[in-house]
Amino acid sequence: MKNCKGILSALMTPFDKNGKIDETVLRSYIRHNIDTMKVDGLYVGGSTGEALLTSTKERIDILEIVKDEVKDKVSLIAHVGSLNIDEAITIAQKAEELNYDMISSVTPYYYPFAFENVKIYYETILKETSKTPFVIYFIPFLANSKISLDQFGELFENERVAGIKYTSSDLYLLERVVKNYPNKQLWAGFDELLIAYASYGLDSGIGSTYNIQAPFAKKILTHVKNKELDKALEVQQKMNDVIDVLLKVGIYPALKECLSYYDNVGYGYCKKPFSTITESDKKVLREMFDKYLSDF
Ligand code: MN9
Repeated sequence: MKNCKGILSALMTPFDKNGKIDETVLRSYIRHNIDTMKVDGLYVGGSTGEALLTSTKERIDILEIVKDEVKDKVSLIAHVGSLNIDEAITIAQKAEELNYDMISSVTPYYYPFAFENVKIYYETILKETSKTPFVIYFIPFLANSKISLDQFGELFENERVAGIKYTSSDLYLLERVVKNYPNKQLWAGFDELLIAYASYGLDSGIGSTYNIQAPFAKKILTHVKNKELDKALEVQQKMNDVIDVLLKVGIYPALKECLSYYDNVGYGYCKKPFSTITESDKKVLREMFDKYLSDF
């Protein structure tokens, strides 16, 4: 069982034009992340993987393909979250059977759930699995979740909860969690804030843009650790120039377009209703790629 530290890519799911998973391209994404980006691990089936747009069977197929391609080369976290708790349990049990290093779930979303409901959701998934460490996926801007410091403490009472994938710009709460729960692991969730998370002591991050710029992220972690903040900031600024363009174009289609610029990586589409890339956006992405990323 690996500790899942370092830089993990939130793995993308390539679809063909009809919205079916393209296994060949998926395998090329995985190898690209391991061989070229040199990531420490993959977060599979999260927001970036468009998992909430796919069927239970497709989510399980992805977990199987990823495990088959990765074997034990890097650490693997399976995101199992779903508003349908039975689906979340089915996927979590499958991930455990496949020996994923950790399982993770977003807080229950869409309905304005109280903390009590969030707790029931996580406790149920934990009870229905037996051994795999668990990562809370905290992303309040999409999932509308509010969890306080004390409430994180309550969730941490279950020893299987390893920590939080923290995708929030509330750095005050982040610092309090780090200070109060030193035994829990935190993963930086916003790539554009990596330097800030790292200066609060985080040594790990999970992000979508690491599919194309993990070497930058690794440099930031190293510079902050060595107290070279000016150097870290220089790299973060490059990373954010890249992120600006990705966000303007539409992050997931833009990332898939950029991935296709690598020789050994195939072309993946996003699932509807995500859109395809226009010719003028392709030009903007190519320019950005040549300026910042073509050396990796
Ligand atoms: O996995 C990603 N979150 C989402 C984390 O896509 C919702 C991030 O890596 C962001 O895509 C990235 C850009 O905002 O930080």
